Amino acid sequence: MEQELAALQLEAEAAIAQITLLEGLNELRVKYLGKKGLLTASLRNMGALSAEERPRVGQIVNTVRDVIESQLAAKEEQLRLAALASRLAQETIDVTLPGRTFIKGNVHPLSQVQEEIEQIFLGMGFTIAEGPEIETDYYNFEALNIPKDHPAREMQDSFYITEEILLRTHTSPVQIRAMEKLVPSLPVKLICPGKVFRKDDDATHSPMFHQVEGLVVDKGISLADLKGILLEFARQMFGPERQIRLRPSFFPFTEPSAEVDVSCMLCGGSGCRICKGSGWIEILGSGMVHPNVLKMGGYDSEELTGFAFGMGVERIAMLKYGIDDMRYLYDNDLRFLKQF
Ligand code: 2NM
Repeated sequence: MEQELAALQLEAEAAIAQITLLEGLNELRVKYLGKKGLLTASLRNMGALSAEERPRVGQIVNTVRDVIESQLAAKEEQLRLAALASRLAQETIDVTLPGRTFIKGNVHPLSQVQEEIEQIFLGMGFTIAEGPEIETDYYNFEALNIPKDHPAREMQDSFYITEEILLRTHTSPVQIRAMEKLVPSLPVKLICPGKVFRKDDDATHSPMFHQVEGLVVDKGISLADLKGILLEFARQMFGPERQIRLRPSFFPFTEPSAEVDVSCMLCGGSGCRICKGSGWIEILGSGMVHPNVLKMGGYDSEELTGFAFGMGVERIAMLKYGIDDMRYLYDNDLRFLKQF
């Protein structure tokens, strides 16, 4: 048996010495050391030995295994180094080849504009409030002084989930929620950016669009504060030369209410294609918060006043970049998106 083992060792050593490819090494490992390998087989034959012989032969088996293992490892190292050396000898690197182009994405123009609006108001001391896109009839309409017979409350104009639950049609419900949380602290001075949903779909309306609404409540807030804040916004957004004007309007949640126009950023106010000759472009709606709305938010409508405003992010983006069809903003065509 000892001779058998010595012969096995010599045979294995010779086989390992002849190998020239890494792949062949594994076959040898299986052949000699594997579960069904030759060395394992001789280990099984030890049952035939006497009790005195067994430990000594066992030790020889272990030694033979160690020798084969270390020769396999040495051969493997040798072959790896040889393979690396031959690759290094062959391979040349052409440092004049152009690099692999890395396709870089960019922030969507709507997100860019929304962030820009946010930054302008953050700079004037506003904070940002967020809230659910799925709202109750109470927060979306009732608390905003919107009467039961208002067209937006019709089933065909808003996305209802049940009679009481719908996709918010504006971000104002967030402002009611914010007032409920903040009351009685002052001032309330926040903007609510986010998605809103209306059953509308054509070149100038999308069933989902983005709004930024603002709300300021404090003692002594007046229409002059509203005008000053919105003039500063218009100038930061559309240029330091801009003027604004307020035109009377109506919203259920503000009284009085006003549409805000900005002097045309293309012609400076002399009249052109963009402003349809008027020199002015409508950018947002606004007004003094209706006392009923202040009350719904928990604030004292006898002591306090506030102003609020709301703008469409899509509209601001289209004016800022001269985009003539809102659908470009949703088509995800890279030829369009890469320009921003
Ligand atoms: C607009 C126009 C006018 C508005 C009102 C409120 C709230 F919650 F304070 F009552 N938030 N936003 C508002 C006012 C929105 O969007 C055209």
